[in-house]
Amino acid sequence: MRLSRYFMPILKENPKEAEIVSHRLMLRTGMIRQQSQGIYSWLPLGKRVLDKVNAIIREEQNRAGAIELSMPTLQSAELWQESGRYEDYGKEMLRIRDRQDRPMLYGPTNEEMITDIFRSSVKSYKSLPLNLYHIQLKFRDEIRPRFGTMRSREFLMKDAYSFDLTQADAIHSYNKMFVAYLRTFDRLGLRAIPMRADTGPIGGNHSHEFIILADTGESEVYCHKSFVDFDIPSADTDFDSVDGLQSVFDKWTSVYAATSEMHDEAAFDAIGENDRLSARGIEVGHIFYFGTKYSEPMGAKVQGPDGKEHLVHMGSYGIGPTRLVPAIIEASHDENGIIWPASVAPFDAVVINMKPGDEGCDTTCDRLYVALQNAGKDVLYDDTDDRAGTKFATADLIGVPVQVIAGPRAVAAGEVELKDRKTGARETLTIEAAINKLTA
Ligand code: 5CA
Repeated sequence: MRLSRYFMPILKENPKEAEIVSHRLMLRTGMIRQQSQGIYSWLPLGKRVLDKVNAIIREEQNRAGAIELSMPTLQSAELWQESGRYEDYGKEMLRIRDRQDRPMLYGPTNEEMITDIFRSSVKSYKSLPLNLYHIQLKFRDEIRPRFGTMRSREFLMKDAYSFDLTQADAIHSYNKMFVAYLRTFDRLGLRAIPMRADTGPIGGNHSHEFIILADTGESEVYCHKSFVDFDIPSADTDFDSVDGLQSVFDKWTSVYAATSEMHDEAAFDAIGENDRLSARGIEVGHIFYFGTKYSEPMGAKVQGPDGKEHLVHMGSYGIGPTRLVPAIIEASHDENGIIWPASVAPFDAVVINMKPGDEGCDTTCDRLYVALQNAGKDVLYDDTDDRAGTKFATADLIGVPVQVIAGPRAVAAGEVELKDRKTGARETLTIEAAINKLTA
């Protein structure tokens, strides 16, 4: 992408309304724009990051056996009257009427709709286990939308829903998502800690929130420090192994971790002072097992091996991609801007032409740009007429992992400079060697 032809509306000043660093940086880099309170557009730079986050979430959901579909944002109130949640949900739910005056709503979550899809076509235990997910916009009319897309009213959610014949099978499905979440957050460059959690309006009795530690987090959390050293399950994890997944779950829940709602002061105090951590955190995922809470009122049953009808046991599993993007920034930035983990960086590299119009610089940059693109890399080419200082500041601000700097003197000697955004380390390489290194 040539920067001169891109749409990346960088702000020179720090926006006053932004209280936390991620919100400030997302506005400054032109990743997002607020359209009305708690409702955002994702501009091209932000959209790139969001797509990469979603791609990782999707890969890990698929690996764990979940199957993607797509459900609408608007739902009929009837389904929610069946489950009894239409009245319970209160003011957070945006209620709408269509031209026939039928009550509709903008979905804050999809337990009812997925249960309806399930009951209409699944009749036998032989179709189980089943886990269906989508990545779709939700709306919750939050009392206090704030911190940009960290807590917005319209937001993206990956929500998965599992269906099983028995409670034991449902716990295995729960563990699959538990492991998928550990892998997902790790690939996003985050260390997320699963914590026993309150279930709120989703309901159920077995639930974990996945929390990223950050000073600006909205949750108060208490945990053992040993989480830092726990191993992340590998890509070749056997998701069909009941015992294997249970042992990962047991390990990750073997030491104390809880949010303030579930905090047990005595258990926390029992941990030695040097081993415990009381901090603030951001909830990036939340998983629930709630048994027959929805299958019962909505009549979602399958025929079991005994020939009898059984209510299915369900769970739901949420991740907030539009919250994860600012959470990643909270965890990875410095005074000059964002430092993207390579896995979600909007571009893999930025080629900085220090003197557009200089034949050597132009030829070298064109060559780098084409070679990197041909190798399947996402490259931003700063071919603008901005001053060198501005170009460096922009490259640092948007946090692309590698900067390839082509100045007239270096290119005359057949060389370019590579700068690592994270460490600041610089090295001078021949153009050939730079291409080899960046396409390796
Ligand atoms: N149905 C269940 C799981 S699918 C559910 O709705 N769970 S939830 O309420 O915990 O939301 C799931 C995830 O969505 C949260 O962990 C969080 O990452 C994200 N999320 C929830 N509310 C917001 C919000 N207002 N802004 C941004 N992300 C949000």
